[in-house]
Amino acid sequence: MHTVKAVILDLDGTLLDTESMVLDVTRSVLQKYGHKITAEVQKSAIGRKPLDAWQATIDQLHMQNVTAQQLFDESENYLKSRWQDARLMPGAARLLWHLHSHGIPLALATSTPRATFERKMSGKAAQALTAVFQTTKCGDEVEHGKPAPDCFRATAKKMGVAAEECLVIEDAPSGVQAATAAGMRVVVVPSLRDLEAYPKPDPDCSSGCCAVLPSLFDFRPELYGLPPFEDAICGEVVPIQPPWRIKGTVVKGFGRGSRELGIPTANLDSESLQSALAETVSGVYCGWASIGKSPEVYKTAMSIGWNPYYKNEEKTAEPWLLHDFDRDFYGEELRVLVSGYIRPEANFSSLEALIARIHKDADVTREALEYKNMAQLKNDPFLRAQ
Ligand code: ADP
Ligand code: RBF
Ligand code: MG
Repeated sequence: MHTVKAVILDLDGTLLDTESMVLDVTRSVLQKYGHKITAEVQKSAIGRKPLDAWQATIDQLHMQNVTAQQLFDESENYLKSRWQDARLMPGAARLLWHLHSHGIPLALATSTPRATFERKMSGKAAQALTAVFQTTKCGDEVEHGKPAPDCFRATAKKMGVAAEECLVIEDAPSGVQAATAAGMRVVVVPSLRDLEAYPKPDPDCSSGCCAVLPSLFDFRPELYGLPPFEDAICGEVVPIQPPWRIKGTVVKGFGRGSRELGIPTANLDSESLQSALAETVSGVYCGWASIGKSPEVYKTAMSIGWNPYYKNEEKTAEPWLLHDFDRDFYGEELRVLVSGYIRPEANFSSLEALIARIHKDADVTREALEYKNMAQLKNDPFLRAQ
């Protein structure tokens, strides 16, 4: 296998969380026409040039008396003012700066038109990324958009590397198709929860799709001949810099944390969770937490996601404060400073295995938070009672 000489990344949904904004706006535009977004619509639209995405939506829903251009204008009118608020996807900044500082050539190949691209990159979060890319190719600069291979081919050509020497990182099925059609290897960090929409990965990359990862935190550069990350704490916790600051109200869950697992988790209200993190963010994390008016700060292990063991329909964020309380804190304000990523959410063959793994997460949390940079965060003003 050829060593990777350049990494080409997709923007929306891979590096920038614009997908939740687009989903929001698509929902309200479709509602005006009496339609609802479906998984099929999402699958066919995601990752494509905006006009192609709307045309696919019209076709999927058999919409009449409206054109892709009309729908695009309506949505763009609203989105224009919001692009600069887009957050980075978890692990995006870490990955890019790591590869860039090791001299690996990086490029962006996006379906976004150049004008929109400039808006997206002018935001506070995205701005920091512009310096790392050798070149950027936009949707209106190639003849055929993804799933056609044009944008990846043009990017490789401009960088002076062969297709076999490129590794693509993508979130959308159409982008994966485009990359493999260009003869490149691709690592997928899905934006869609339905993994059926993606090709099955094979570790020797013979199909082109090398891995489907829960998040960019799980990317292992050394598998592709790239320099490994060296920032893990205790060998397994990925530092999150800057840490995520999540504030919300403790709400009732299914009550099985204490009852079934002996592990109480203070569930955050879903609105606070939605506004704090991208829809696709899940996994097990560590950090510091504080409650209500109390000045105490506690080490905390937190699960974010759909609890595959219980197959939850709604996403939850559930911190387990590593302290014995003789009370509950429903209705109180909970502040969590998330400073490390431990692992992806997993399914387990038994309740005992789930419990054992969560206890190990707690041990990892206790140890990792003793480390200098992590320990200091305990004094972050965000955690102070207001
Ligand atoms: P639910 O499903 O309602 O979240 P749990 O069985 O998970 O119920 O219990 C969680 C509740 O227990 C929290 O909302 C909180 O009020 C209380 N609690 C007590 N000790 C802890 C702790 N160490 N960590 C998290 N929550 C705790
Ligand atoms: N649930 C899962 O289904 N898979 C997991 O990998 C998982 N990891 C967890 C890690 C931690 C640190 C905590 C506190 C919980 C985790 N849970 C996981 C969630 C558990 O299923 C949940 O707390 C119970 O469903 C009670 O709400
Ligand atoms: Mg709970």
